[in-house]
Amino acid sequence: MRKSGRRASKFSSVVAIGLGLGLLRCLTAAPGAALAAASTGETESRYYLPDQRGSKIVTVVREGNPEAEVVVLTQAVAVKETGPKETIDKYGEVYAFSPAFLAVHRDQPTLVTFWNLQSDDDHDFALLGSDWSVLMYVDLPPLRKTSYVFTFHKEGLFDFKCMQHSPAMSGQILVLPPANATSR
Ligand SMILES: [Cu+2]
Repeated sequence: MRKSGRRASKFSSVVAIGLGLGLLRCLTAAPGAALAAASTGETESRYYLPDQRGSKIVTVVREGNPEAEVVVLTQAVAVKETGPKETIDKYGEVYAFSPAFLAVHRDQPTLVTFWNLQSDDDHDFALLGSDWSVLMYVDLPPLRKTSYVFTFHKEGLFDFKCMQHSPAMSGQILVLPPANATSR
């Protein structure tokens, strides 16, 4: 459901940019629909999954048939609600991914579910390629579980971070050889 919504919103933002406000004005015959399309277009257009080039390194889908599963929590380390105040004065609010280090096997679809534990903080997930390019960038909304099935096609170490709470909120994914190869 979200997948088609995402696609629709991407389409609507392209239309909105291409044709300008004139089109949106034409759509005001159905003001609710036009407003919804415009607002989701704005909020979701900055997020994306790996493109064609990135998909050679990792394929990411919302749903699939995972062979492994990992849960990653967003942990509040030092926040304004609970302090310590001195820590926040020095570092600002500090969050962390927990765990911050994941190991997956190449070619093994792995379901990663992010639990945003905070009620009033958005987090995000940016996966970096070896050249520091951002392969994917997705939103992790407050008090929500967000799942993706990752299938890495290259072995190695990949960094990830929450852009909003970087550098503290970051981690690494180690992609090991295929599961059947390591058991030999
Ligand atoms: Cu964050």
